[in-house]
Amino acid sequence: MSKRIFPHGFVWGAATSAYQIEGAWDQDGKGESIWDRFAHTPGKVLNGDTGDVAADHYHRWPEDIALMQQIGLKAYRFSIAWTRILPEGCGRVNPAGLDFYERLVDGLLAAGITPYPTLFHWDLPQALEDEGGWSNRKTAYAFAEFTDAISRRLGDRIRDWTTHNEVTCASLLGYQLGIHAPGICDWYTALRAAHHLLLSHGLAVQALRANCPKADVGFVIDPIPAEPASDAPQDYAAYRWFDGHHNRWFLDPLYGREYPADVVSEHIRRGHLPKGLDFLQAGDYDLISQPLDYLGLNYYRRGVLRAGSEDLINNIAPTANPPEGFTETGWEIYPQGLFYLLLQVWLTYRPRQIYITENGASFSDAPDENGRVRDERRIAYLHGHLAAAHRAIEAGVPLKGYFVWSFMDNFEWAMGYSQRFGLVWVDYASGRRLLKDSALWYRQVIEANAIPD
Ligand code: GCO
Repeated sequence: MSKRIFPHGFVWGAATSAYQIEGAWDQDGKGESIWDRFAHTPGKVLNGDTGDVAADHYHRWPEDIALMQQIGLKAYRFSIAWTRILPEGCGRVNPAGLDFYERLVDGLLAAGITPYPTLFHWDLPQALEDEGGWSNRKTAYAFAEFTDAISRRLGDRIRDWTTHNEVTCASLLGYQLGIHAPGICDWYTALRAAHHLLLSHGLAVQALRANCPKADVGFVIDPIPAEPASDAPQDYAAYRWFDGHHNRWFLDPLYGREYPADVVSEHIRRGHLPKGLDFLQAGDYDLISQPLDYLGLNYYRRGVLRAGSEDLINNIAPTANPPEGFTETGWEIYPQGLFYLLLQVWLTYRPRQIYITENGASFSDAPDENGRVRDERRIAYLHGHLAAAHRAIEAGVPLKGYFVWSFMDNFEWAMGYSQRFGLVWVDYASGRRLLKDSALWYRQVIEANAIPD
């Protein structure tokens, strides 16, 4: 059987995030987060689902590490709940929260799995939101305090740190579209939030460099590779605007450029910046663009833009039936987009190293009577995207690793438990876990350091 071999030392992993899997939302001194508040507000999440219990990973983590070992994962990407460490967002530290992540990290290391923690995966302390959340500059300094507390405790055993996951979603879905916590719908607030998220990244990089001089520090983002639906000038304008406000707005300042001038003008023209970039202070660009060790890219789909659809993050699929169909989230399956994204980001920004920090698909295949989950569509999805990643490596992209989203089924934000992305099936009523066929397939890939042709 011929196969495509990955570079020696390629990092094979899987990812999760705290609110999506942990549960124990109010235990051991944890404070309330904006996702606790949002999910507890009727009408915000499908079926009224919440992360109160989720996959109960907070209690079942030893079992979960054992499952990771069975899959043969080399690395595990997870996030740290800020409200477990600093229940009010700043000030008082909760030792029980630090202890939890210390046990988890020690467990991973003992199992030979490299921890890749992410410091912010959207669960902002509600106490900070009460003072404006990310739209308040003070939140960026609180994030540095949180980063300092956790990296002092774990910096001796963690090398790979990610500051943020998808600041684009945290700002635009949370503060502009309002479909994620905190559920605000205002462009100016969202752009302030975006700026303070980027600034907080810079402050966190400083804290990590101070506490862990040997760390590899990165940033995870989800640029959507975009293209105009036709060669009509209106579709091209829609594409430029989408690529501008969704992709370049975040990556340009991260890599030492300013906010893109065409997007600033367009935001002003649309009335999104009534006071211009009044939140931008001297020195901010330097803080935001400190050298990074890696960039993490999350990829799920491309954007095909036509006039009139450009503001709707959820309305960017091609109109025609796409050849590979859709996943159950309704997102087009388009592996080639991962190749384009890797090439485009690498050629434009030249990150030193890149990881695919998330890629995966929602398919709800359930266990049969023998407890087997035959999720062939997920296997095909992963295979197609890994083949695209492999082509990018051959083209010269410094791709260091790949993390499946997700290690296990979990709470899919506003879609609640209606979507299953896991390699591991979770029965939410009992907490029981089962390896899906995709997990067994992934184990073979990891063992071979290769995908079959
Ligand atoms: C994301 C996320 C995950 C989602 C996944 C599927 O960053 O959007 O990191 O939390 O569950 O992307 O939508």
